[in-house]
Amino acid sequence: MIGAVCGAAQSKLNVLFISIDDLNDYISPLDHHPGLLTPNFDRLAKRSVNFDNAHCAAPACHPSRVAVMTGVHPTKSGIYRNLFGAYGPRWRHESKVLEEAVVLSQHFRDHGYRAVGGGKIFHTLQWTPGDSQNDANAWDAYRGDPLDPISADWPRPEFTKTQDQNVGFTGKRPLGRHLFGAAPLSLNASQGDGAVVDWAVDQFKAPGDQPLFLAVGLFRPHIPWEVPQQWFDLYPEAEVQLPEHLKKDLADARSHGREGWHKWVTDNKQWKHLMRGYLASISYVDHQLGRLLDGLDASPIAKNTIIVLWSDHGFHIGEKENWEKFALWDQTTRTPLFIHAPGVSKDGAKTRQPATLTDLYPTLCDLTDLPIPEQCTGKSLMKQIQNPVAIDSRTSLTSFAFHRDGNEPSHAVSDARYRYIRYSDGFEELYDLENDPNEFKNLANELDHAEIKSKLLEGIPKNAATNAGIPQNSPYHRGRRAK
Ligand SMILES: [Ca+2]
Repeated sequence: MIGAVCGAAQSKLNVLFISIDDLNDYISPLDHHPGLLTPNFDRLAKRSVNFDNAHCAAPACHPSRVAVMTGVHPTKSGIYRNLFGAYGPRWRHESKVLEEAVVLSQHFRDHGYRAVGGGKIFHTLQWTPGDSQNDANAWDAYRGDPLDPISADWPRPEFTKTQDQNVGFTGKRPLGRHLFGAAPLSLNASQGDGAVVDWAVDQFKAPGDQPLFLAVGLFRPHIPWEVPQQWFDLYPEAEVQLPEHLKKDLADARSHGREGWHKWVTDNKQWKHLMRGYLASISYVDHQLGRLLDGLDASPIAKNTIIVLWSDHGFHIGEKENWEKFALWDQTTRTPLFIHAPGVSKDGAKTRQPATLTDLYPTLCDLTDLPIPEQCTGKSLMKQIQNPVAIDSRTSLTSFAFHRDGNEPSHAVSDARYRYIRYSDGFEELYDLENDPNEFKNLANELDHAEIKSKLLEGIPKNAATNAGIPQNSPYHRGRRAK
């Protein structure tokens, strides 16, 4: 065991486990989109190891989160996509492999921790109350209703028919009744992600006799990009910069099938406006992260708490004519990942070590001297936390089942420099991220890269599970909401 602190009521390290929804690499410690202000991510980066090449296991909320919380990669479980209409841990029946899986919080509880959670850890949405894949039995306590953990914190958005993008979120939108838009929103102190942070800070204050495993799930910058006016004021629309992008970027890449969404954005001249909303939402969540760190720093457990922060996947704001996620490029799958371990991590350093978020479960076990359950498919990142320049031979693996491909998954693999994507129909893409960080030039057919390609191909399992469907007979299945 490491990091015992004299005078503490207990000698085990506490764990602060922070999940952020749909946060990409625009933040200042990673690629730093021009003008974006994220001082609290910088603050966290200074006190942790910054994994510069970390990737989700699947580029969608539900499969990514199940993979993190069980440590089981989709290529084993078959859970590659969002699956709606659940009330409870239906993922245990979506995948036979996961039926008896021990959730990360459960594992800590089983080893003497008090495991508590709040906000979005497993999949749920602001506008789908009662559609949640949380496992209430995996926690000692959960904030609010564990099967409706966030919708009550946000004012119900107005569905309007207007086309004024500053007013409401439906009308002639590309997403039907999904809430795609950007506008200021009034929030009082008991609303939004701030409410979850307030609750988390209270948990730090009276840690009790047991070590604490505290999971805090923040929902922004997930759509809708509605946050208070002060965050929009940081980004006057005229000064907002679009992401670097190339016309006809998809000419040498496989289409994601979602170009219609981007066409709607450009036809309606909404690109800058929506980028502004995303930047404002990131600054809002940066502020909430700052409040969380302030609360920790003022608490009795400030010095003996591991901090892990991750996002469930990356995000596109029009790069490759894509919005949101659901693809396999670096922009889609690369996630922020910061790990601070008192007395262990080389804080302030950055590493290009490829990591998959399924590595988190064994890493946290390693850092707290807990056994690693057999179900885990990832590998501990302890070595890179101690020595960030130590790059081992592992590659990251992100897998996804595109709807057009039926149940056959596609995969993407990164080493410290290159990224290789192999779609289920055999189409290949290879990018040199050192020379081409935007993945503009597909090198897959260039003969001098054949060796790199075949090396990365080894990172794709030969017997990957096919895509799992919705088990209609699961007790946690409730079907699509009527609304
Ligand atoms: Ca997400």
